[in-house]
Amino acid sequence: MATLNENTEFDPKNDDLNKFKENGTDEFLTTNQGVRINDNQNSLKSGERGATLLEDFILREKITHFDHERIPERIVHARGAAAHGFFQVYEPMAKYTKAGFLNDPDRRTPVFARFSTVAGSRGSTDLARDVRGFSVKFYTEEGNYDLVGNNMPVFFIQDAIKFPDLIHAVKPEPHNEIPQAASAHDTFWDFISLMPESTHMIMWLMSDRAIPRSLRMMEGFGVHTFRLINEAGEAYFVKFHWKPLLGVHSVLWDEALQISGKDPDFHRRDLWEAIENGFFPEWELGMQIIPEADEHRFDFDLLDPTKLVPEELVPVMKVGKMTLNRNPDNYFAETEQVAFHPGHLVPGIDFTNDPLLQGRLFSYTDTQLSRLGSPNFHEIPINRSINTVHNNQRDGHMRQMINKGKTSYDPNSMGGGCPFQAQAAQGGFTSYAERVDGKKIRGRSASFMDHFSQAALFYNSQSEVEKEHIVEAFSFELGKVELESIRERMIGILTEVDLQLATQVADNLGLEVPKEPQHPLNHGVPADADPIDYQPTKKKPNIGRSEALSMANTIKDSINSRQIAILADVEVDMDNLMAMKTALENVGGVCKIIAPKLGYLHGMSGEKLKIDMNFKTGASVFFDAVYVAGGTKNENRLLTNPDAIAFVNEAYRHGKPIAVEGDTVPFLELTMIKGTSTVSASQIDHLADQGILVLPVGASTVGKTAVDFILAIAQHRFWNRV
Ligand code: HDD
Repeated sequence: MATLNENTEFDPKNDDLNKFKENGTDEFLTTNQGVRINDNQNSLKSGERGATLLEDFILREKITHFDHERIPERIVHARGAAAHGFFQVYEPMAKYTKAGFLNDPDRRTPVFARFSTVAGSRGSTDLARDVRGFSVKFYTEEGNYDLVGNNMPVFFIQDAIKFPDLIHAVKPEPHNEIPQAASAHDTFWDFISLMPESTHMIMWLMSDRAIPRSLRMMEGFGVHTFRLINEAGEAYFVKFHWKPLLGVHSVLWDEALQISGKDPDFHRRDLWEAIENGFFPEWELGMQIIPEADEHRFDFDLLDPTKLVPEELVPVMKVGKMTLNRNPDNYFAETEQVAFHPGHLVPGIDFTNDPLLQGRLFSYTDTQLSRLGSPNFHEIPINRSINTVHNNQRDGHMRQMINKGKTSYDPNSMGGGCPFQAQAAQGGFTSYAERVDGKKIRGRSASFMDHFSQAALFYNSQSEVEKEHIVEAFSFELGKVELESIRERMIGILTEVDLQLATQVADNLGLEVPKEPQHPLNHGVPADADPIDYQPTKKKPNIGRSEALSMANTIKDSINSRQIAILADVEVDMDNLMAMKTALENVGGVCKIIAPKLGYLHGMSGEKLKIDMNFKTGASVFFDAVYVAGGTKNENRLLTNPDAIAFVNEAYRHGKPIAVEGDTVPFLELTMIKGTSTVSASQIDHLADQGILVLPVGASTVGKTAVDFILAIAQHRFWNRV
């Protein structure tokens, strides 16, 4: 495990930020003009009970600043959490790109990564069913490069002109501003049911990917196809991926609902605490690289952002690693004011003509102007490039830079022609000379019209449990829709994905499913167009199943930073408890003691152990696994504690690994865990298959049970419980 500040001394961005940091320790309180304040408790009045005087510049300054503390929240992705870190490439990528940060394995490029939900306001819950934003700002020596992606590899729409419609549909309905941070309402599903192009993305949104266990356990995707350009000017298409070293894991919808009430900050707290405790989150940067010559090799269009490139067709090459190792010092200054932009490029990376990407290139600067209030937002410390900035742009609100000299135009002779343009060989950015020929039209390519093949590919690639969760998600979301015609249209769309899926959802909604797939009408058609040209088509996909799309196949080799609840009351068998706790902590588990009230647990030989949470503050939904401590008095007290029984039942229902000491069997008989009363060897094995481990009564060591428990926690969940 690395130490907290291990890498900060090599971090040029942190050096830059340090110049702006303030710390009031051992300092006098001052006004913004630097005048020391003598009384911060009372305003200036005419007499002890008199009116307040306008003259009170200290009062006025303080209140005025307070009145203007808020800025508009992001129009989308308002709620987020971020951290600093660094990126390092494994091997030079010179064959594909000249980007400096992708060519020098010795270079640690500072990064700032922000994760977000999309629909909710700044104060909304972390656990909404939603896409998660995954934005990374690389402070490279050649300028800032932003990879502004999501935790899903495709998007709802194919053209940026539809983005305001999509967001208006998903945001709270305008007449009553209900519901907050939720897609389960009429306007969203009205829009989606009329836009068949969103079908693939909707499958992802209704999957467990939309309710991650942790921001540290999500994949990230650049979504669009981008270009890499090498020194010789040759181009390759590229899809960017972030692969978390902890694997991809989710919570259940029932957990998400509970966490939203019990700890709406669950994800940002998890990220913060992991970094504070030295569990630095890591992702490998992956690339799917496609030669230009292969542009038309696929049964979909590489420019269509509703399609992914199956990993079976183009493997993901792991090219480097991002490590987040430092929390921000100030949420507003850093996480709120950071401004990402998919158009922040460095030489060696370029765009494609994906019409969604092209529209984004306009939107991101524009939105910062109203959000951050000035074209000088690049001067805010978190947004500054570590490469020095020289140009002839001047003035504007809140300008920080003091540009010297008389010339602010180019060409000039009076300033010696400075600052100079850079040749490509000197690092000047040159756009890829793509040949573009065509009539000016508003329209959509016929190669974009297959809206269902990859939706079906995604669904067919899921495990049975994942499929069940998708059915439940559709049933919940559409169950919240009030207009039956919207539900019916959605069932029609689902018939195109999978008839059984459509049937199950329809059944839950009390609707009939059409016998044959029902071709939904595409209502997103221009006024003068022939609707035939816009109707969805369905091709036979290149492959029928992609293992990479199922979370069942994710990495399950670590319990690093996993949260384990140890349930206990009063007097415990401290030897076993400590042995289990130590075994878990040695491999990165984080144990919390939960008991009916705070204070200390007592061992039978007088040992003491601090209790971390009581049953009012600690809930099973915060944890990945549960250990029930043994000891006669402990067990007797747990027997009569409904909170303890509910805790274990909930963990059981949510498929979480549970380890118990054999002498807590009478307690367990009150829970949903059955069959522990005569713990024969075969029963122990049967329970172990379901992630329930029993430490035999009188065992002198926790040895094998601890090992099995650790393996079970690494599995994340057990779905085979009846
Ligand atoms: Fe966007 C923010 C990701 C399409 C317009 N977007 C934003 C953020 C992420 C994404 C992660 C939060 C950045 C942060 O943390 O500050 N957006 C995406 C992805 C898209 C996408 C992966 C499709 C592939 N976005 C998209 C379109 C448009 C926008 C088509 C407009 C035409 N997005 C914005 C924005 C935001 C934004 C309004 C709001 C706050 C901001 O930019 O800085 O400009």
